[in-house]
Amino acid sequence: MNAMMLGKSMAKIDWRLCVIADIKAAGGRFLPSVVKESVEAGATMIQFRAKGLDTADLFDLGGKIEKVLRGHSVPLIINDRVDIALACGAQGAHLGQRDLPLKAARALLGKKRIIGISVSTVEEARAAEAGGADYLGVGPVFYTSSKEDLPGIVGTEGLRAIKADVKIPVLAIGGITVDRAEEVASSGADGMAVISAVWDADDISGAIRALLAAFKPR
Ligand code: TZP
Ligand code: MG
Repeated sequence: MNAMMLGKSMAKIDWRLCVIADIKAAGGRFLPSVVKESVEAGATMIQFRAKGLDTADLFDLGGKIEKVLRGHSVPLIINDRVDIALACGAQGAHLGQRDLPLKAARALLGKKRIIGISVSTVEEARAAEAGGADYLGVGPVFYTSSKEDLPGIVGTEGLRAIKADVKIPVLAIGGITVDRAEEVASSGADGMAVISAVWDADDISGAIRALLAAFKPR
């Protein structure tokens, strides 16, 4: 368990920059090493995302990432898999519209862990908030090739509409680059979640600092 422990205090979570440790984007690089570099550069959340990895490997790699995050107040969120989140001692899980339903996930994860839900419409956002989600991943805000089966583009207008409709934190996702980060921040997002802006960067730490510069600390 990292320094964050459980007993999430939503007021204490810094939502500004979730770096997604994505196995495909890593292209053979060791995820825990890049996670270490990311938090040292200022990433405020880490999501572990590894489509296609078998359960044993997910548990193994998730545990290694969790170990790297010990001593940092940076929550680890596991994409898709509530069981892996629990087994690795992560702080929460991130779920899509076709993953384990929120009510069932909450029953397993309890009140102290964080649950994020992917949404792309106001209706989905309202349902997730009413169902007790802790934050929303809103996207894709821009086109991205990092996700298969991409829902329709939400745009910054859609992001604004969702932000205006809910009280829980909103993380923008999808095609966010250093150049677009200010536009995303000024659309009201509490933070952003990124894959390629970090993994495709020549200078990962520099990219993280530049992304963070668009958001004022809360
Ligand atoms: N969900 C919506 S868009 C997306 C996910 C996982 C991919 C984000 O990757 P990138 O490279 O930051 O666009
Ligand atoms: Mg999912």
